[in-house]
Amino acid sequence: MERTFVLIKPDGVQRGLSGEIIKRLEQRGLKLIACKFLSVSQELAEKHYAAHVGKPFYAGLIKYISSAPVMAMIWEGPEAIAAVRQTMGATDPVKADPGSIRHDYGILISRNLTHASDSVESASFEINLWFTPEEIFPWDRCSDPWLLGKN
Ligand code: 3AN
Repeated sequence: MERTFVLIKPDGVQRGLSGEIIKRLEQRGLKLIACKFLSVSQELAEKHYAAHVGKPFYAGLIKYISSAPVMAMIWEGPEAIAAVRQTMGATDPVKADPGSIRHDYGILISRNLTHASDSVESASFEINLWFTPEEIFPWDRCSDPWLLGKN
């Protein structure tokens, strides 16, 4: 089973879309195993976006992500990394498929509502950056056989 890190960014929280975003991931069959609401420090923002240092949008990205509280989560499921990114849609909302969160609720790349890990390596790095092991709660879900059963 794969784990992935998901962030509802300040615009998603401020626009009251946290519930909608969580609902879509739950309905997909993904399982929430960690969740916290927090303000992002400059230090955490810089570590999270280290791969973007030097890009023209970097300073604005750091300011945006630390401008208001975010919801940080870990979701688990088969191919969770790909499944979550598919549900989020392309980085640029105008290029995102209809039905995806960024298509349905976004219009600008600089306010694209969510972040989701893009590889096994980044998921592992981001989960360790944002959560301690004590904050992660794997659990048995009564609907697991109906969502995840194999024939
Ligand atoms: P994703 O979040 O879909 O993996 P990345 O990792 O390429 O996308 O970009 C990280 C974040 O940087 C995006 N979520 C977006 O908020 C911001 N970003 C990326 N490209 C641009 C851009 N050209 N202008 C403004 N912000 C950008």
